[in-house]
Amino acid sequence: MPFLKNLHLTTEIIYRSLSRTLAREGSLVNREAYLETDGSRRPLFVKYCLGNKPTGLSFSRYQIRETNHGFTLIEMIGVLAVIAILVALLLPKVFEIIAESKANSLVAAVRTYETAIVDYYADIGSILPLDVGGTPVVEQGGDSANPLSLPARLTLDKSDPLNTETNSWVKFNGPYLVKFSTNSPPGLGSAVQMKTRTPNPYGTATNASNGTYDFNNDGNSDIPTNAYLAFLRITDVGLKDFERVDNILDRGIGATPTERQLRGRVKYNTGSNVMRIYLMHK
Ligand SMILES: [Ca+2]
Ligand SMILES: [Ca+2]
Repeated sequence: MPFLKNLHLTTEIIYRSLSRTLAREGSLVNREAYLETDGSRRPLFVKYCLGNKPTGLSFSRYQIRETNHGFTLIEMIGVLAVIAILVALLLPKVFEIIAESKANSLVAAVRTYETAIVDYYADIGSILPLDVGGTPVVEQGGDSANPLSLPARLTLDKSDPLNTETNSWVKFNGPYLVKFSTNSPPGLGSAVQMKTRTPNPYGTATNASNGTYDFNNDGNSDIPTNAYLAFLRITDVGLKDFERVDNILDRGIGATPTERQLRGRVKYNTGSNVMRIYLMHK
């Protein structure tokens, strides 16, 4: 704390003042004296000041204050306040970048799944998983833990004992996909299934959970009645996360939030937080 400040004093008073401080506190350690002359402020070290009176100098003002060569509490509070403001400003942006990155991971995985199914179709002539006897069959569970599901078949090696070498198994040339785990969805959600099914009849109005996908943005399904359908079902997806994925895969499809949830290849059920993504039909 300054004990004298901004006073017009002579050099003698400065020294008396410093001497009193020394007598009272026993030390001038951690104190500095400042001289202010013609508007500029220059530090005058106490040690030098006491031992060598600069009698030739004239001072207009001076002050002595405590210093500790670290941050004062006020300075620390100021620094912390600035850090807090920066964190508050940057944190939402950081979260948004992370969320965007997760949405992009899912979209990248979707592209990989599409390629795998196309390759599988090229060999087998169907997008349905093969049963034990080598016949393509609809399997609606889509859980990778079930060896009869499409994702389990896509990741199966052709030398695996599950390949019975009968019928379409002869044409099987897996693995078509390196990895698919229902319990570890890529990027978003708590679980992912790759399901196959027969779609609703062509032109059926789309809703959040039926076997319809509206690609031309008129509200009705564009999947042929006699086709088979492969799609992803991802659980526990937040509305914002759906919107990020939809904005990548369905940009421009749907004029309202509800239309965006029902149209295009990405559909969302706001009641159950389930997102469905079309992969392929044949
Ligand atoms: Ca349509
Ligand atoms: Ca959509």
